[in-house]
Amino acid sequence: MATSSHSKGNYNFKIVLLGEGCVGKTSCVLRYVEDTFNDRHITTLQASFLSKKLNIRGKRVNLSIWDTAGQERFHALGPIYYRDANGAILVYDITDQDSFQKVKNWVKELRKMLGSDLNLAIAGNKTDLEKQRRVDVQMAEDYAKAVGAHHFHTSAKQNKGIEELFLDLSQRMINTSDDLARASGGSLGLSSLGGARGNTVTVVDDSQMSREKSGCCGGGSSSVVTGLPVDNNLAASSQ
Ligand SMILES: Nc1nc2c(ncn2[C@@H]2O[C@H](COP(=O)(O)OP(=O)(O)OP(=O)(O)O)[C@@H](O)[C@H]2O)c(=O)[nH]1
Ligand SMILES: [Mg+2]
Repeated sequence: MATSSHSKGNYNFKIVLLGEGCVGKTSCVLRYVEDTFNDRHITTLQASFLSKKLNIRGKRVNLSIWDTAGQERFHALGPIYYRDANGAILVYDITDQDSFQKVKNWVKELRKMLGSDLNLAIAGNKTDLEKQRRVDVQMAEDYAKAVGAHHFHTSAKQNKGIEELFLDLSQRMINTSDDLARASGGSLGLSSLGGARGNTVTVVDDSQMSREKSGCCGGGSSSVVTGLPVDNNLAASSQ
């Protein structure tokens, strides 16, 4: 299980977004971090990275958000992005039943690989298309409960539920981190940004990186995008 860097009241968490292609993963992240939305689908290749700083009840929280590619051909890259994660957001499109099945597959894989301590959120996205809904609300919420996840109804387009989704996950990651610190006698040492294993993610200062053109919707961002995380040399993003 991943732990987080937790020093001087700062929390550094890694969040990974997973889900089928075109469900709106990139849109959710861009809405949250930049408050932008693009009607066009620009397929994410490999993954993209953005960061966000929060202040939750006086605690400073740095989120490293990895937005992965949904296309099946990139599935095998999943572990590169989800290992060491403190939280995962599994996104489906409420108008696409298959995309919910994909969420279930990811949950199975994550629980198998990372155990039960990973904080999970499931987002039923595109709620502005309620009339075309194909995924039953009760079934989705019951499933989330059964696997220990929190379920959210989101619309990246209309900016509904996005803030709540990330805030709730952040609060749960804080609780998990605090529990771990208590369990280790309050001596949780400085670990890598976002993970205990400490060998997966390179986060370079924003100013050194540029957005990968094909990586996500929208433009004009100071945030960063990259392909594969490479080594254990970590530096906090300045976003
Ligand atoms: N109506 C509606 N469309 C949305 C919403 N969120 C995303 N979309 C659209 O859905 C399409 C796919 O969005 P993306 O965010 O690129 O999807 P993705 O999951 O990142 O796709 P991949 O990168 O290929 O895995 C785009 O055309 C978006 O404009 C939403 O809340 N409502
Ligand atoms: Mg994408």
